[in-house]
Amino acid sequence: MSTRRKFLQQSILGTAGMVTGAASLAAMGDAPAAGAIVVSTWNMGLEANAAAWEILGKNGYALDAVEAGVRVPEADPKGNSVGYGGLPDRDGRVTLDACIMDDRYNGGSVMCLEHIMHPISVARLVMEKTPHIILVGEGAHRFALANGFKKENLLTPASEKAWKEWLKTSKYEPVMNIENKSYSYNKQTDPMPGGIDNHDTIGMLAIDNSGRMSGACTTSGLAFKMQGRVGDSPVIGAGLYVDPEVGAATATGVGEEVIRIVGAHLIVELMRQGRKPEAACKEAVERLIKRNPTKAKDIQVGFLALSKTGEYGAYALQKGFTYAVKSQTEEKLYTAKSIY
Ligand code: SD4
Repeated sequence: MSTRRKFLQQSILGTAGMVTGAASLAAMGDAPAAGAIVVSTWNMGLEANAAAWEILGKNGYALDAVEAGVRVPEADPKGNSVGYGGLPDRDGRVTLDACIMDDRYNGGSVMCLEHIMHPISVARLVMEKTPHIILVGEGAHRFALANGFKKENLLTPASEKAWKEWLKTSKYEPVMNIENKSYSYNKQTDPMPGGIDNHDTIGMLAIDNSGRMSGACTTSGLAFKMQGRVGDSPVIGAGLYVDPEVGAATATGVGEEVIRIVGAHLIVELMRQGRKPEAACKEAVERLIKRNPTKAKDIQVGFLALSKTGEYGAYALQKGFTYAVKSQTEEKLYTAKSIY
């Protein structure tokens, strides 16, 4: 599964707070990375990890790294489940969810944010500039504008076309799992229900060379969701959790199921009890099945975890969940084990 260096086994809390933010990054110099690691969900994680490594590799702060990393898919119009180009809701509105956590149990989150390309950066500002943890909808939008973010149209012609296609056959009413019947879903070619493109929330977890751990998670949510629907991704504890004493976890897939078991927090607690990251992820997946075995067969959920010592692991309900790892010793895309 994974490797890690001894020195990171020192108390993460012991080093927390020594350095924060980009200003300190320059002061730290350009020494090569020794113990840093970043892991993230799906194939797009490779590119995102490379951006994160620009910071981690220069002894930068894990929080800066995860923010920079997930900004890559957020700005990519080809990815249709994150940020720009994300598939819209049933009304044709692209609504974004994101959250971020640092190495001191601080978190920031935005939910149902429209017209802002980088929800993760807004989430970070919620964490750093407000006394709150979550801002939603119009309030999040106004907060973003007040902090210099530009209002942009995030619905690309390709996403609009996909939405119009979907409208032809779909009724405007809440239908359980309708989000999983992606316009592109083809049982013959897609490895999992929902189609490969309907499941590409990016969750990223990192440890820097000072042993500080951070995480970020950002998505446009399930395609063609009801207006106002929020999944697990911006829910701290469900889509993402970082506990510097133990490790971190993130989730992708059908968010309702992840929220029901508070997936990321559950995995961190299982690691606290001694499970390895993969075993903790597997146990969380099994809990989904136990709760509703019939439903679990038809949906995808994938979990990814990183221990404070840098061990990583993942597990999914269905085949096809990939995750990317970057450290000084490896740069690789893995396919997670799955139950089905
Ligand atoms: C959600 N978990 O909104 C997200 C969707 C997702 O990969 O992960 N897609 O429920």
